[in-house]
Amino acid sequence: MTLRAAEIVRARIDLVAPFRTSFGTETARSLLYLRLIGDDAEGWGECVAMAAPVYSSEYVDGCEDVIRRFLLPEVGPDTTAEEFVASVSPVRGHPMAKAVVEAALLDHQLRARGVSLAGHLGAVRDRVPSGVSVGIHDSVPELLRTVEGYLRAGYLRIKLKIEPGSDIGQVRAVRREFGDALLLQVDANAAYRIDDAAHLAQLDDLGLLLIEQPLPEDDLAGHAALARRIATPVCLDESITSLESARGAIELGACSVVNIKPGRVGGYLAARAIHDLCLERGVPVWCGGMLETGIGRAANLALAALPGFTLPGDTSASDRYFLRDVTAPFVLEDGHLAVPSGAGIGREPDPEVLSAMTVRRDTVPIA
Ligand code: OSB
Ligand code: MG
Repeated sequence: MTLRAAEIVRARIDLVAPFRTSFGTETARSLLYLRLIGDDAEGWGECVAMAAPVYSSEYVDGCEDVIRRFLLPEVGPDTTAEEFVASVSPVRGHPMAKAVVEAALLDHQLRARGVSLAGHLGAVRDRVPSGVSVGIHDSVPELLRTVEGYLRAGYLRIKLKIEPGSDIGQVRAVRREFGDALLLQVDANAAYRIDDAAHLAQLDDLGLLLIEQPLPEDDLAGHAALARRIATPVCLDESITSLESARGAIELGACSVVNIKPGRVGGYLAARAIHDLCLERGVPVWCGGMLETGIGRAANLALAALPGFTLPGDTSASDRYFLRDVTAPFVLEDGHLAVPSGAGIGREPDPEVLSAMTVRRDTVPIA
């Protein structure tokens, strides 16, 4: 199981279409992969941080710096993912940076043992229902066309990004066009304030599954107050950064649904712990996404196969975002994606595709 070196791979991939949220428009992903090289197996992790600190305070170049300075020095030849997580607990914050190293360690140790990540985490399904996150559009007709395309592809749930000025009318138009049976939810990425409660209450008669992160990430009391004033269930994304913040949010009544993103909470082990807490408290969870390529997507599918993931996740097919994914593509079948069953995350980069995407790669010895 001995690790000899780590390779940091920086790459770039274009999105098939611009993706607009309340925090900005993405047209490409700036990627960081960590490849751990062992005697018997490799391990891969993908960083979910964006190029700029606009979703959370992390950004991909900052993650690289934290990984090099503070995280890789904690990895020795025989370090396990569990040991790594414990040893970096003195480092405050930086969950996305920690999650990359943890994921690569898990992948390596599970590949060496021939165990799948899904099996290791406690998966109970071999395929998961897929939802899709739809960016903010300039016009309602364009939005309806985009949603129609995703429904035709088989997606089982639609999530609309919203912001002030592009919300109630757009959501109402989608509900009218596609009917009451459509599983529909919205995501504000913290674009509103508690003073907008009456405005957001206009969503109440649109039959939404949930509203995701309406208020700023540190405003748990605001979310609790909002949850008392609107009928749409409140789901938290950005606010849930740890097991403790998940417990606090649930106890305060700040959310009745949780979006779990491993990168946001410091890794797959913390993600599983939050899942376990939510399952015990009867709080439904779903797996969020951060425009991951195949490496991150493979691991997310393993997580999404746990029993508490009762709502469709943002676990879309590779072609939702990319013309050519870095791994063998994830393809929608009957609205579902198959959970990889191979050892570790069950996917690895295609060397040629990766090299065409690569901007820079560099090896760090492990001693
Ligand atoms: O808030 O869920 C979010 C993408 C980047 C950053 C934040 C979010 C998102 C998405 C898309 O909504 C999720 C995906 O399809 O990967
Ligand atoms: Mg979100």
